Formats: sequence, structure tokens, C-alpha cells
Amino acid sequence: MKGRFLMLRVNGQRLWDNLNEMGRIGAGERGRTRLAFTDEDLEARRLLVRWMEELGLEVHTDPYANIWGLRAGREELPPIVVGSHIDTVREAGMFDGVLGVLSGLEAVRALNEAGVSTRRPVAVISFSDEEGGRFSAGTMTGSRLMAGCIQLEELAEKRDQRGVSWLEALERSGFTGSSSILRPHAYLEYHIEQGPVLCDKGARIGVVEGVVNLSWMRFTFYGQANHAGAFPMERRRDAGLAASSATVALNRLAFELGAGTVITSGQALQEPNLPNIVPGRAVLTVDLRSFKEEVFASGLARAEAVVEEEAARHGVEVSVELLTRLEGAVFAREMTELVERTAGALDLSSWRMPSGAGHDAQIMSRLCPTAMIFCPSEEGRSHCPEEFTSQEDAVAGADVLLNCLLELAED
Ligand code: HGY
Ligand code: MN
Ligand code: MN
Repeated sequence: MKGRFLMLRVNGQRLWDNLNEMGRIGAGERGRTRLAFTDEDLEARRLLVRWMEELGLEVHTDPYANIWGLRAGREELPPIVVGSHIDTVREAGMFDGVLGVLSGLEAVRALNEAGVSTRRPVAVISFSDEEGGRFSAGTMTGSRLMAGCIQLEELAEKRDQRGVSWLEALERSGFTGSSSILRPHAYLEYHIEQGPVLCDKGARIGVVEGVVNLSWMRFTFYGQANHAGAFPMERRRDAGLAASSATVALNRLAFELGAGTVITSGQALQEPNLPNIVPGRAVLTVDLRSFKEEVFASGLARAEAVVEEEAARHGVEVSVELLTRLEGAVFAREMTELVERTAGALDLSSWRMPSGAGHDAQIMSRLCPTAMIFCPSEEGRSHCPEEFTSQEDAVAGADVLLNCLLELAED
């Protein structure tokens, strides 16, 4: 490490215990669910604030309910920020996002217990609504608001399936605050990989070089509801069939586009949604991601064309709404080198790779030098109850985070 021989370690058992405690919030038959600003998300936020206060951190929230705990530095300077998110998808594992926030807290505990002061303040942050699933407002909403990529007003009409808007849920949360927007000197995010690369390569640490371009589109199909028994096949305008054939065509398109492009129709609704009615309406969300900007742009256009073709083939009208379009990020060389060097100093094998998952880091990299640290996801599974990372791997990545932080905080 640059002129530094102090290598600290986190308290791995305490990190693991806290992960499990947070993981019990919103737990159900399959995994846990803490969609943004739901009671379960608010309960997790309250636990996080309690832990921050017990650590003696100065707790802040901004107008977007982003929460951070600040540890003073020797000098009043822009802080080093470490963090991620604690909201989850539905039926989630217990590591996505949470590992990064709780490892940030654990890094602060390690500094406190070692009696180490840092030149710069350190902030541990949890961003609002990183997953985006509840309101289909797109992902990384809290960090995009903090970075000024979107305005609060744009979220007024984003509503969940019960008609509650993002703004209403934010105001009801009780976590909006007046702290001025955080302007980091540098940002570090530690996260599970959520794919199979590190397991395939047998590496302990992922040195993340950048994050994928990401988009969400919502297609609405307008056909004709009819009697499932009496209405002849050849005269139907079946919206559900059009949506299903669009899903198949989009899957084919992902392979044609190549360059690591992925297309997922994760959410499909058809109405009136009863066994004996030909669906008159259908809604399909399409998550399209690609690493190469030009493939991403052409993929978006081709996806729309493919869906329109399938709708026409079934005599169905279709409209499209772009829910979110997020350019990817490439992290600063000096930051990826810091992660790689730190992993090496801790005798941890590492592998340079991009992230196919979106992260707040791709937003924060627009504000300051940013790095991400990955640990392996067993069998590459995530966004499901089966998501798992061993305690040993989870702790190893937290040690890398702690020592990267230590070096940056003396910058
Ligand atoms: O969708 C994503 O990539 C992230 O999990 N929000
Ligand atoms: Mn995440
Ligand atoms: Mn996620």
C-alpha cells in the first residue's frame, strides 16, 4: 500500500450477525422483501440509524431520504463515502446492497476500535430506492436524485400498483431531511457480484472496472377481450399472445445483439386475467442492458421494432414508455488499481471485470472518483432467496473496503 503498513481487519462475526439481523426484516416464506418506503424498508432504516447512532456517527438524511452517518476527520474536508442500499427486490437474498452498507459500518467500528483517526471525514450511506421495482421509476433513484440526474418532480407520477406515488411514499417515510447534499471526495461500494464470474474464475475479489448501460421499457398491448370458448381463433386479437410472442422475439434479439447484451421481460400482466377471457390488454416490462454504448442504443431501437412487429402479427396495438435509461460507467484507473493493490496486500486473488448489475456507484462516478469491490455470489445467484455468499468471502471483501477507505481517507 502507498507508504502504509497498517492493515486493519473488520470483526467478521459481528458483520455476519448484523447481516442476519437485517436479513430478518421483511422475511417471509421465500427470502425477504423490503420494497422502497414500505413498512419493512422503514423498519430496516430505523435499525440502520440505531446502529449509526450507537457508533457515534452524526446521522444525516437529505430531501430524498438518503441516509448517511458521518465520522469526523481530523480536517473539515469532503468525505470519503462508502455505502450502497438496504431496500430489496421481492423475495430477495440478504446480501444485495446490505453487505455494502453494513461493511461500511463495520469499517468505521474497526477504525474506532483501533483508535485510528483519518484526515478526511468518512460517511456511510444507504441510498433510497436503489431497486426501483415498486414504482417502476427506474433503479438507483435516491443516488440519481442526489447527483441531480433526475428531479423530484419527475417522480410525482410514478405510482405503485396501489396508486401510491413515489413522492407520497417519500413524505410518509419520515426520513426526509434537510441535510445539504453530500459531495464526496471519493466513493467506494462493496457489493456481491450477483453473477457467476468470480466463482468460475476462482477469484476472491472482483475489481470492478465499470457498470453496464441499463434501460427499462414498459410495453402496453391493446387487443380485444372475447369469450375463450365461443370466439374463433383466426379472428382473435389476443393481447396476451402478442406479449408472450414479443418476449420470445426479444430473447432471440439479445443473442443476435451479442456483446454481453441481456434482455429480460421480468414483469408481465394481462387483463382481465381470468381463465375464460381472451386477454384484451397486456403489459410487459423489458429490462435491456449492454456494455457497448452503440450496441445498447441500437438494441433499444431494435427491441421496440421487434415488439411492434409481434403486436402487428397478432392484430394488436402497442405503446411503449421508456421508464429509465442509465448510461454505464467506467471507473477511474487509480481507483481500480487501489482495489487491486489492496486485495493483493491482503493476499486475496482478484479478477478485473465489469458489472452486469446496476449500482449506485455508476451514478456516484459522475460526482467523484469511484470504485466497486465484488465478492463471489455462490452459483452466481442473486435477486432470489438462494442468493448466498460465505461468511469468509463476505468478510474478505469488507477487509478490502476497510483498507481502501483507510488509504483514501488520508488523501
Ligand atoms: O437492477 C439492478 O441491476 C440492481 O439490482 N438495481
Ligand atoms: Mn444492489
Ligand atoms: Mn439488486
